[in-house]
Amino acid sequence: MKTRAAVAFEAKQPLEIVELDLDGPEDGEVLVELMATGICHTDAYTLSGKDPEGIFPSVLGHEGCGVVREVGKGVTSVAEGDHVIPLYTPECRQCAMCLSGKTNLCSAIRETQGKGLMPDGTSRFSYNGRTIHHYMGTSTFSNFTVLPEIAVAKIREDAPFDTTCYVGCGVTTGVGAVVNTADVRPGDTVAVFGLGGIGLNVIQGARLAGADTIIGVDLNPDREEWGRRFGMTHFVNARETGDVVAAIVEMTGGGVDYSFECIGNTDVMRQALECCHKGWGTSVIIGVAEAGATIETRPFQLVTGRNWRGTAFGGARGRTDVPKIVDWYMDKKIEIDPLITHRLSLEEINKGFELMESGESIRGVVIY
Ligand code: NAD
Ligand code: DAO
Ligand code: ZN
Repeated sequence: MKTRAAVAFEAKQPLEIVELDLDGPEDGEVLVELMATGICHTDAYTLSGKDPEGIFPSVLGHEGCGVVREVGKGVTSVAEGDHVIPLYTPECRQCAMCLSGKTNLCSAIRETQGKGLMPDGTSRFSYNGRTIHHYMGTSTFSNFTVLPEIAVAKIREDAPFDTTCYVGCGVTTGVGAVVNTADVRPGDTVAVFGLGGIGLNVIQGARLAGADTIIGVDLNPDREEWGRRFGMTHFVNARETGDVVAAIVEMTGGGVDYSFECIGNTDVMRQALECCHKGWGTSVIIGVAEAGATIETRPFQLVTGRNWRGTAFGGARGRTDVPKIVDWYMDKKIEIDPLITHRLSLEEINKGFELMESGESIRGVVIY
């Protein structure tokens, strides 16, 4: 079949809207019609050419929501007509990682996914006979995409596509980091570094978990209003505050129970660790720093009981946890609508990248 898609033919070039050929689903795969997709920093990072694992030409996009239109042989967990969210972190429930019960990093299709291919080692996308690669196993910048069954989460049908797509990455990453990775408890104190599309979701996750004090840190003063809107109780303007760590330790009488780095800046990662309370404070790294970057602290920070952790996709097991997060949204326990600041057509997708990079949008969403 044919599908309209925004293709990254080369790094550092705008995406091109073209009609691709798309092969149907093989055994264990499903064809999904995307209804909406968010634009995230990770897409921009890959397009920038800085991602050493970036493959071109490819169809980027990993934050989508749509409807199953066809299923391949052997597919049992979803059917035609089901509403689904593609998962860049699949959940096979059979590999050693899934069975460990200790991680959401399923390894079932990791190798081929990283090469921009489906599990059988081929691509379903082509253009004038030339192979176009998949991206993060999702490729949501195409109106139709093919996914392994283990890489789709079936969700309720009354969830609107244009907002629920954000659960495919940003919402789950932020809220999940709080409830899965950190396990914040009522009364805890929390610091969130970087109040963008991820950090604001950490804030609302902390509010949901019952945190008492939620401190937001950002260089951009406009983000204070956004943070307060989602449950932040105190704001630290990092540009105006000489020693951010000392300020947070002072505000909390010794440091926070949990901190979250939502920027990808290794200097801020150190601040996030060092503002944690001696003896038990835990810092969770969410931001993705450039390839090759390293983090530093004095080992004594860990000897004296601080913990340094990281999380991918909020520690969420996709097929199990993503439908629950959609329920929390539909039950108004978390909010998504105000965070979708821009809606665009596929033809306007490059403008969506510009809005994100200028800091004008929290989340831009393409509606098919
Ligand atoms: P964003 O650009 O929307 O937000 C970043 C915020 O940090 C901005 O408000 C900016 O003003 C602020 N900031 C920048 N430098 C700062 C500094 N030195 N001190 C304080 N604030 C500063 O980004 P986002 O979409 O929220 O993504 C954040 C990070 O999370 C990115 O690195 C992204 O790649 C990563 N991410 C990780 C996962 C995961 O699973 N771990 C998933 C999605 C995104
Ligand atoms: O299993 O080894 C692995 C890698 C899993 C990839 C996890 C993705 C990390 C988060 C990247 C940002 C996503 C938008
Ligand atoms: Zn698995």
